[in-house]
Amino acid sequence: GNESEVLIQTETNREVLKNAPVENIVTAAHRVAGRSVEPCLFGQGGTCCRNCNMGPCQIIDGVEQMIGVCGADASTVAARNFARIVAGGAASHMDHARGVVMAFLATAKGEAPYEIKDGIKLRQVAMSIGIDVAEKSKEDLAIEVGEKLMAEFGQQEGGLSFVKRAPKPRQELWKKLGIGPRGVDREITEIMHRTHMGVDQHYENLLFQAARTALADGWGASMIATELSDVMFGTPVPIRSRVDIGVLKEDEVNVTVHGHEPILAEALGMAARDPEILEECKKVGAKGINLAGVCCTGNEILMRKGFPIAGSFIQQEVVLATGAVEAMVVDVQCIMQNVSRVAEQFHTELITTSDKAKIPGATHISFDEHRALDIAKEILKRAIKKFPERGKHFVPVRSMDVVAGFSHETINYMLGGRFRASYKPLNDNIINGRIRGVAAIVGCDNYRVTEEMHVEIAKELIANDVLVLVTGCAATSIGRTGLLSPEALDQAGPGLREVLEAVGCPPVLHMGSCVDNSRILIAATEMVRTGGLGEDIYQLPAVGAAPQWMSEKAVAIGQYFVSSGVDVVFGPTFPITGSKVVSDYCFNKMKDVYGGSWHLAKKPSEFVNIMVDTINQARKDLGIDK
Ligand code: NFS
Repeated sequence: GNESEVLIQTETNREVLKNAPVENIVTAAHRVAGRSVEPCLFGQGGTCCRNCNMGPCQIIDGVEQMIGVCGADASTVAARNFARIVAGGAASHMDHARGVVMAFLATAKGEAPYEIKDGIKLRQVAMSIGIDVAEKSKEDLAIEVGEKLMAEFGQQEGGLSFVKRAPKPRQELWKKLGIGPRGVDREITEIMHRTHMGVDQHYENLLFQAARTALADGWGASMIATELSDVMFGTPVPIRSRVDIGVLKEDEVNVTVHGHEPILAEALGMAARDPEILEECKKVGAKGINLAGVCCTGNEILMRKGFPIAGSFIQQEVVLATGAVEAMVVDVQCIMQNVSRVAEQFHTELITTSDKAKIPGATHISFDEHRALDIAKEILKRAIKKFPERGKHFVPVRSMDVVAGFSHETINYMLGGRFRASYKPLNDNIINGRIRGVAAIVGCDNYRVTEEMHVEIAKELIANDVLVLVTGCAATSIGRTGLLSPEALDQAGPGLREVLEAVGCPPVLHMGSCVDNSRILIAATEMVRTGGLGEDIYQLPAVGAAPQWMSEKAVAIGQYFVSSGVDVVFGPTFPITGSKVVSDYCFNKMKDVYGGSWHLAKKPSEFVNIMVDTINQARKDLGIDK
């Protein structure tokens, strides 16, 4: 394709690329347009198999003779591939969570420079997993909690502690279906085994294991990551900050921290205020360190510390194209290899920090939580050295006010009031119809779609009095347009506005990173427990969507919501559509099995219609349809 066909998302990206000090910066948008052939269709509908060396086999459903060399039909292949997608996504959250627990234990033992910040949440978490809290020091209790949760990664039998937080009928359903997760790592291994050539060849059985693995993520690993990160770094409370590339500063050393694990970012945050580092900044004429996040690392430190977010997934290369970033520090997940090439066009140093994730052309500084502060300082010193080398650059005057920090505890307190913190007011407002229901818009942004889907969907939903919860890059993209600010309340419907105005909430609540989708599970459970909206999650007037999903993690998240009883809308494509049988199962039958199913939509209006219909149907079923 030629340059004129390049569709670059977000006005900020367009402005930066137009004014960038270096010409011909190539980003993912250019690569999409520049593909000389049509994108390879292999695998698109999920019915291509390369799990053994008799193939690869491409199966077109409905063409009778098209089965694999081994005889596998489209449903087997689609279910197997889908299960592996869930495994890839869940494994990412699980390994992230493992890292959090390791840092948590090191902290509790005094071997890492973090602290156990939220002692109250520590006790709540401990009690919720059956640990006696009486007369234990914060540190001893933290060690006990950390060790118990750590053991669940390698556990072979029994259940996961946090799964027991789910509503009772839900737990019973999982038991009846035989999909209660037994251990975190075991479920991943079992998926890889069952999808090997010649093992599980029944799509439904495969999809049950995919569900079990997803549950081990949502009600296991992701929840562990969120809860222990909160205890260690502080449970989020409403906090003001800014998002978009304009948060980069002229007179400070710009360090963008990109990836997912809060451990590294928190250490950089501490080091950025260190007198020694500030002294070094002064020496090169910089006023300080401007730490800004990219992707979910950004959401982690925005939620807990109010650091600004420079960009979402589709902005990671463009952030560097400003020429104003001294260092981009990355750990794991959602890091495009091309950030290395863009960094090379400037003075920017790309620093990889996880031994699990190296990139050619990057400097590797191995991060170890035991020496977190020293390593963070070493990284910042390298960035400071780059500051005098900053050449021509362009920072757009574009950033937007946001209020973030809506943990499920915060929602409790904001909507419930300081002295009677509870979900009752929220439930009451749903029952009386001021709020029609709750919708989560989560997941990535993606070059497949050329419109700002998240924003259009969110606007339409709040106008319909639906309370919108956001996480991940969807939150950042919605934040860029101002909907995460209380001033945006005038775009909400009258009922929603009335409820939120009284407490000063924005119409869209930022609940954190993608692992923080576990907060939504907890909030949903609280709503059930509070009463008036049914006995189980599937009865809630609630729905989820990931309109621009890109990563395997998003699919794992979608599956744990579906298996928890929530209807979930994905698009514009979904990787099982090559099999009619599996499509029917995911889009219809799962509703009978779980009370929620997958849905597929392409345009924002389709998303909105499905989401609003789902909420209205739930209201009808609850008998609160007025
Ligand atoms: Ni979620 Fe977050 Fe963004 Fe998508 Fe990637 S950063 S973990 S996967 S792209 S939302």
